[in-house]
Amino acid sequence: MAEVPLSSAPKVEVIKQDQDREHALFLLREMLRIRRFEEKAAEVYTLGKIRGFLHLYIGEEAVAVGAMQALTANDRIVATYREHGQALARGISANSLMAEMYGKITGCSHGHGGSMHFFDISRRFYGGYAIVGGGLPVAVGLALADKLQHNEKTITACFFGDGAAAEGEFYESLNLAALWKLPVLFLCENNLYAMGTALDRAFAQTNICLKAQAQGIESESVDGMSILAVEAATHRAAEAVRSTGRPFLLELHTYRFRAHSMADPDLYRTKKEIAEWQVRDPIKVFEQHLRERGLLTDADLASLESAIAHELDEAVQFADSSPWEPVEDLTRDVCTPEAGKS
Ligand SMILES: Cc1ncc(C[n+]2csc(CCOP(=O)(O)OP(=O)(O)O)c2C)c(N)n1
Ligand SMILES: [Mg+2]
Repeated sequence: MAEVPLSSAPKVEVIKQDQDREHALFLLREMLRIRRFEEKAAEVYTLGKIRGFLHLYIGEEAVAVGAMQALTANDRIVATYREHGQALARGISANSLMAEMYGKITGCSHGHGGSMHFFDISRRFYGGYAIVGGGLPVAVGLALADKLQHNEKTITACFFGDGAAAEGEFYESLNLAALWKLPVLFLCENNLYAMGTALDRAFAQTNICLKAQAQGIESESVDGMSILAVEAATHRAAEAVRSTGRPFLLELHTYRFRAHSMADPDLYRTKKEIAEWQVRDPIKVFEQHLRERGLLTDADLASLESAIAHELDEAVQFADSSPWEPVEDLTRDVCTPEAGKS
């Protein structure tokens, strides 16, 4: 296993003030929503209600929730096939996400995309990409459009995995973003594995920040298991992108507690390694942090859990009772060479 560099960010991120309590409980709630949503998705997947691939985000919640706090409603988001967390944290409803995973017409991509292709233009959420590294050029294109249209305060946040840093698209995208001075915030979710391949088995250079620096892009390495560290670092980075109009890269060190996908037997890492990371569970650690400061009680937690359980029961009911797309619409939105000629 690759050695995990800890955050180089200053350790000032503690919630200690009463006025911060509301925000802290919001962060906790958002992480819990993602965790429980993923658990529910796994449950209905095993019932055959969701088909195809399903990649769970459990363990990485602090990244999506922390990063989202630094983005405005105008900013744009591009993510990967492990994007359920980002979509929920961006405010896309659990109903429409669950329905999308079922393939129902009420889903955020009208059931055409499924788990890996969430899309919601009203939230400026531009996917969901199943192709590793596929979102990076899209993010650069969106940022180029913003630059050309003088949308000076808008930035594009591009989430991608460590595996994407092995792709040509990664280098091409970083190069163009640096060369053309484009407002892209690159967010590398470094969970140490690309499917069953450990980072240090595939990369001569495992430090993603150095890869950014080689393109002249500023970067910062962050403890992705700490919601407060992620939130603070993303605020700094987003501010840097907004004020300079240039790209910035955050490398967020995180870990997925579940297998790569529901189809993966997870035989390439030890139980000991997983257990070691579970000690750093972003939700448990944050709960403890709040309890120690008298900002979270058992009753608070029970009330959060109960509201989330209610929301997710409703999402499953919504997906269960939503209609399928009518057969006559199946070829709608499908491009053909003939359609292109007309
Ligand atoms: C271009 C391309 N090559 C290979 C694959 C098969 N594949 C799917 S997920 C994955 C691993 C990607 O790992 P990473 O980018 O670290 O993201 P993570 O799954 O860890 O979140 C691979 C190789 C793919 N989808 N696209
Ligand atoms: Mg990975």
